[in-house]
Amino acid sequence: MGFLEDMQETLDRGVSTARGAVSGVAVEQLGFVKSFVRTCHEGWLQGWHEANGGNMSYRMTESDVSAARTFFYDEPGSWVSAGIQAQCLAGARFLVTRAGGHFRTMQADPSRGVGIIEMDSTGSAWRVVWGFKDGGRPTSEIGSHLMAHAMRMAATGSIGCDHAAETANPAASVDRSAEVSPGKSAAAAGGARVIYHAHMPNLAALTLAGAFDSRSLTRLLWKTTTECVMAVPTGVGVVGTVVPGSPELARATSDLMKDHAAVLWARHGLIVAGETLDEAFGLAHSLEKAAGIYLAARAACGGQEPPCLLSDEELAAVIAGCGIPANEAYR
Ligand code: 2HA
Ligand code: ZN
Repeated sequence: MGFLEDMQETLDRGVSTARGAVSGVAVEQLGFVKSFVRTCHEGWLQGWHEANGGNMSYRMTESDVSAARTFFYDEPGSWVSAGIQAQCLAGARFLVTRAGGHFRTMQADPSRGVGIIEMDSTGSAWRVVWGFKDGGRPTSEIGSHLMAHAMRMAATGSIGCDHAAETANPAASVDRSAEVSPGKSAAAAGGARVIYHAHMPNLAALTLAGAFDSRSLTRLLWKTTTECVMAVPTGVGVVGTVVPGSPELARATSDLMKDHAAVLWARHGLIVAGETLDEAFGLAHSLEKAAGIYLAARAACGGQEPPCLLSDEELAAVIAGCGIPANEAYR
């Protein structure tokens, strides 16, 4: 895009964006945006984001919103059904990766690769208020992200967040009379802020090599190293093969996120929740590394089960000795 077209788009989007462009203190320069984009790039460097693979969302704090608000478009996008009604998301703003965007090139043009959406006052629809330059929209997995945010806010934090999923197409209009819980608004809530989805080769390979459920996968990964259960004490929920971007995938993920910070989408990738970018990335990294260690050990054993995985007793001793709040279901 040439300079004149660029300026025209800036003007089209409104004077507040132009103010940002002139002052140079653009949203892209804010700390939370830089950290978000850097984390996406780190995922690319790990080899987890071929083409448009993977997506991330971050629920902004009040101070993030204050810093960025000046640059929000004077004319936000249209409201789009979120496929969920979650009062705890009411008024929340999320920094989100772009549908079809490539993590590989995001750093070069952040206002294209990411955008900010805001939820309406009932937590059932969103609209774009910044970014996604040239008419982009949030990731195709936005339904899974929003439902996961709502579930992890309820599971980890201080708030009640009942929510109802749409049973049909999440793009269809929502009957807002059906359900709204009186939970606190997102602005007041703590808990998980980051949802991160990536395509990890070792975890994906593992789901080709055997049929795992949440318990068998969790215990296998926990038994690869003494550190894995510390890094991921909730264990990993497993979803079978489900159509990417579908409401079914969003619902299955959200159900498992009730008591798991990580959910593996078999033959696809991993989705994790963290309070911070580092926590989410660390969860993903730990699980992928454990899967890689297991596969390498198995290959070294001629394709047989490695004989020296942690035993049941050794795993129990690590959990007890380190006081790890490991998921009771998998002890
Ligand atoms: O963003 O990873 O699951 C593309 C995907 C869909
Ligand atoms: Zn994916």
